[in-house]
Parts: sequence; C-alpha cells; structure tokens
Amino acid sequence: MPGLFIVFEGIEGSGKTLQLKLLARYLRKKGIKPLVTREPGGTRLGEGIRRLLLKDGNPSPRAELFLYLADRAQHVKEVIRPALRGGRMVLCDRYYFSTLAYQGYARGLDLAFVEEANDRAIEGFKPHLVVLLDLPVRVALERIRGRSLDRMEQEAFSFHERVREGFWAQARREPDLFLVIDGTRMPEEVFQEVLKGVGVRFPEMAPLLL
Ligand code: Z5A
Repeated sequence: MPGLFIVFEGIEGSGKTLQLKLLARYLRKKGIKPLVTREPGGTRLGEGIRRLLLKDGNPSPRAELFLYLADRAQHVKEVIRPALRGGRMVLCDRYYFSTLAYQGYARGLDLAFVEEANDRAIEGFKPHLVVLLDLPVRVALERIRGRSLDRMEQEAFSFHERVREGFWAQARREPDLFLVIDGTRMPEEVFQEVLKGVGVRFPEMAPLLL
C-alpha cells in the first residue's frame, strides 16, 4: 500500500530482519516495491555512524544516544520521508522504539529526556505500524551464538532482559501502534502471523496478503 511506514523491532536474534525480508519479498511478488531500510545505517552518513557505534567507537551512554539520533534525523529526512511522499511503502529494521528500549530502559538514561530528544530528531514522525517480534532472551541469544558479536550484542543477559521489557512497556502504552508477535515459532509460522496481523490492521491491504 502506498505511503505506509512499517517498522520491525525486537531484541537481537528475534528474527525481525528475516521477517522484514520475507515481507519485502512477498510484496515484490505481488507487484509492490517497498523501500527496505535500517537503523543505524540507512544513509551514507548513517553507515559511518553505524561503524562508530558498533565497531570502532566506544561512546559514552549520552554520546551513544546522540549518535543514534543523528543517524535517525538524517535517515528520516533523506530516505524515509521522500520515499513516503513518493508513494513508496517503507519497511524499516529498527526505529526510535529501539532507542527507548536500549538507551532508555537498558542503559538507564532518563526516559523523558530520551523521548524528548528523539522527538526533536524526528520531528514527531511516527510509523503506521510496529511489528514487535517477542521471545525470551535465552532463545534469541542462542540463535546468534557463534557469530562474532558487535559491541551491543556483547552486553550482559540482564541488559537484553531490560531491552525486552522496554519494548513491552512501549507496546502496552500504544497497543494500536504495535503488533506483537510470538517469535519463538518456525520462521514460516511467524511470517503467516505477520501477514495476518498486517491484513487486520490495514484491511485495504488484506486482499494482497491472502
Ligand atoms: N540500537 C540501539 O541501541 N539504539 C537504537 O536506537 C537503534 C539500534 C536503532 C543494531 O544492530 C544494534 O543497534 C542493535 C540495537 C542497537 N544492537 N545490537 N546488537 P544490528 O542492526 O547489527 O543487529 P540487530 O538489529 O540486533 O539484528 P540481529 O542481531 O541480526 O537480529 P534480528 O534481526 O532480530 O534477527 P535475524 O537476523 O532475522 O535472525 C537472527 C538469526 O536467527 C539468523 O541466523 C536467523 O536465520 C535465525 N532465525 C530467525 N528467525 C528464526 C526463527 N523463527 N527460528 C529459528 N531461527 C531463526
């Protein structure tokens, strides 16, 4: 559907990237060409910021927050808004819900401050839907065991628990915005739930999702 902005969120290993790709592929087969993008790193500037955040840099919690926000401000202005204005559907891997969950709930920065700063960065630009893939941290981390972990992934188990709770808190606060999906099942089963959920939220899309 033109002009629709859908975000995928979840802890690492939740399967959100896989589900986003499955939805993009499915839509392409139906003749819709969604713009697939991600945070951090959805722009050239953002790619540099991503390297600093996850590989080369060792930012303080506040510096980390502002780097994510700088990435997002550029991403919204350069990629997301123009795509939506041009009638494209946008599928985005993470958005500001991650900032609230990671920098707010998990790192412990003041939530009201994080929210206010984020709002300034995105000028209040919200998505139409957030697909939250939820599953126990233990299961998710098991999935990514063995791959070389970036700076955030190396955080303690309790950090990821707080991230998960941070997503839940946001989903409870805005139930109409969130579609929470059990991410523990097989990828194809999860995908069917994604399709069903998107169809229920956007009935005009339902015929496409059958
Ligand atoms: N971050 C932040 O702190 N603040 C912010 O504002 C933003 C981000 C925007 C970005 O890392 C990091 O930045 C991230 C949050 C932080 N922290 N970390 N780490 P990223 O973009 O490199 O990575 P990620 O977003 O965390 O993605 P991920 O680790 O690759 O996980 P995923 O996208 O949820 O999962 P996946 O790639 O789809 O699947 C992971 C593996 O599980 C893969 O081998 C799949 O084949 C497998 N998988 C997927 N689904 C299933 C099911 N259903 N069953 C079994 N196995 C499955």
